[in-house]
Amino acid sequence: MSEPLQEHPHRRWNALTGDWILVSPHRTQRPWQGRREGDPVDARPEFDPQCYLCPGNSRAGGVPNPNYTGTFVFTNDFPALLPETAQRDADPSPLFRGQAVRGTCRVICFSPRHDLTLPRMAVDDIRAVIDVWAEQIRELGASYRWVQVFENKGDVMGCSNPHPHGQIWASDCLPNEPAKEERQQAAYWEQFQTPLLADYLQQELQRQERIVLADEHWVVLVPYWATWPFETMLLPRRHVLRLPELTHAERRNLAQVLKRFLTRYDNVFETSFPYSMGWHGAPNDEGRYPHWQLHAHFYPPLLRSATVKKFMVGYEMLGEAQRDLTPEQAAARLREVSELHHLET
Ligand code: H2U
Ligand code: ZN
Repeated sequence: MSEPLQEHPHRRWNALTGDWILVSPHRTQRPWQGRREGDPVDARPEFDPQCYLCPGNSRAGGVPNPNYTGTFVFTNDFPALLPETAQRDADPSPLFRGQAVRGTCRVICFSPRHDLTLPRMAVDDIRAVIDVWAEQIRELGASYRWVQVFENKGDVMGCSNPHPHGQIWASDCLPNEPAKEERQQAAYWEQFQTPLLADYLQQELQRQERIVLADEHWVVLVPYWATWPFETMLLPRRHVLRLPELTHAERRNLAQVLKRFLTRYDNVFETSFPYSMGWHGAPNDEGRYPHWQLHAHFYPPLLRSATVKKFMVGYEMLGEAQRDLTPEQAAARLREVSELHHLET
């Protein structure tokens, strides 16, 4: 890596969104200044009678959950999107544009066990979650243009319940983030006739500066343009447009890779690492999307310890995102920690 990028303030361009980010490596000459503090020992029970996601318990509104033994999907009792909405009358002013939107929201329980998280689940059980993600995208993708599968993990991310779960929001519109990725990938394809992320992955594999972990089918890396301190991207090596297209072998390895790399996350600060993660694949309409490549983003907020998080405030809100720790330092840190979970040693 060239010295100016490791020592001097500079900006990096996010090829996937078109945004810029300010990097200030001179503010952390040493990659590691923070102290580590472990969680108080996590004493969550396997079953919590108060939890609205545990098997057999009632949710808000009184609907009981079945006594599920694997994964469990239900329609969100407080959905942000609805399948039927009134058409809006167009406002004649160009400054007050609006748009009707149709959609639906679901919740996925990853496990009946209240006390587990993905990295602490068995590989076969993580594989079951992957299969549910794929089925849900296939099913909802038949009616909705965009199906956003995501997980919000940890109180700091505003997650309301520690029971391992994720969400799916499907909509007939393309939300902002995928819309930016669509624009950038389409423009790159237009210019080079190859998928942007396929080229990007090849170059990252050659440079070997930001790779966290890789196997036969998958690569986890800290993107060159990462904004969150330990942000990562997970990509298949093969050109895959959407998650349901993954082969058995790719799904099996994905389960292993998720366990390995989420364990590394937990080991960085010896805490259950909070994050928002989600999958991006080609939109589900009739359009042609050869320029798309399936990938997952992980956005963890922690910066220096289990309690010190990065705030996207001030200059970030009014100027642009900024980071001190370089993506290369973050990747090195993630490579350095063990793949054996700290609670299991
Ligand atoms: P978080 O992952 O951000 O904590 O959200 C959990 C979701 O669960 C949230 O969208 C839903 C909330 O609307 N929920 C139900 O659908 N039923 C309930 O009984 C409580 C929470
Ligand atoms: Zn529970």
